[in-house]
Amino acid sequence: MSLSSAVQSDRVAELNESGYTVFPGVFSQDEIARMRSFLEKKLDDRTEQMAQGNSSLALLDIYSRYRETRWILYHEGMNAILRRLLDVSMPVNLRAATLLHQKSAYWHNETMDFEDVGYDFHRKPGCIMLQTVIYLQDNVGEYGAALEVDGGSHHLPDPFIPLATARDYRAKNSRSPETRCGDLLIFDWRLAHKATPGNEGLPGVGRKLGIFSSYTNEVKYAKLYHEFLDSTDRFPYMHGLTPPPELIEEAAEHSIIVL
Ligand SMILES: O=C(O)CCC(=O)C(=O)O
Ligand SMILES: [Fe+2]
Repeated sequence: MSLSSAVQSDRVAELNESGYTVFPGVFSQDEIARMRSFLEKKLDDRTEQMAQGNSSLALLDIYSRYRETRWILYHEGMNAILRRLLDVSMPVNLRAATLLHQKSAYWHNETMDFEDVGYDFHRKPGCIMLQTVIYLQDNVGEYGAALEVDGGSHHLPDPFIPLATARDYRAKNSRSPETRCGDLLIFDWRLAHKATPGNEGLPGVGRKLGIFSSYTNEVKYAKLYHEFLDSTDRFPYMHGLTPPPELIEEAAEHSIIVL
């Protein structure tokens, strides 16, 4: 689906002001069904669950590990949006796209761990770091969302530092953006957010699954982030994840930089 440029400008404004936005209907229902059926099988596969960073709740680094998922990374509807938001012709994909089933049900942002050890590039003008989320079920009804966000919190000094205080966070502007199958949720890495429970008890609603992937506008920011990952012992499962050369090449043909 192509969105009119006026609607796109509203989304850009919402992302800047509130720190998140939802692009409706980026993926077809058929595409969402393909993602779910392939990834659920892998998630339930005991051998897959043993791989570095994987469990019965998460599959790490899916584009490197499962070539059957790479079409998602190359999806033109999503990538047109990313080019627009990042204002570059080749968005930079960060290590490592992950399928998640219920995680991080506490307030956090994606920058606190590296800000805590002294990195500040993500607070400087010019740097954009975005999380994309493709939820594989409608999230409406009782909980009304897949994610809860504290709107506008990305503009404030990091409230989670020192990290020991993170669990005491009280959101000031908590909202639950409604997402339906096929929508693309995008939020700023600095935004305070947490997962909401799934609605899987309801008829017709599957287990709560979301594909999380991250992008930045310049290679130098990705390199700084990867340098942090390789140097910290907080996320040992993120060490040494190197995309296969054919993924790097194929992604480049689709105007996506993978490193
Ligand atoms: O599982 C979710 O919906 C949120 C996960 C999340 O925010 C994270 O892993 O950083
Ligand atoms: Fe997060």
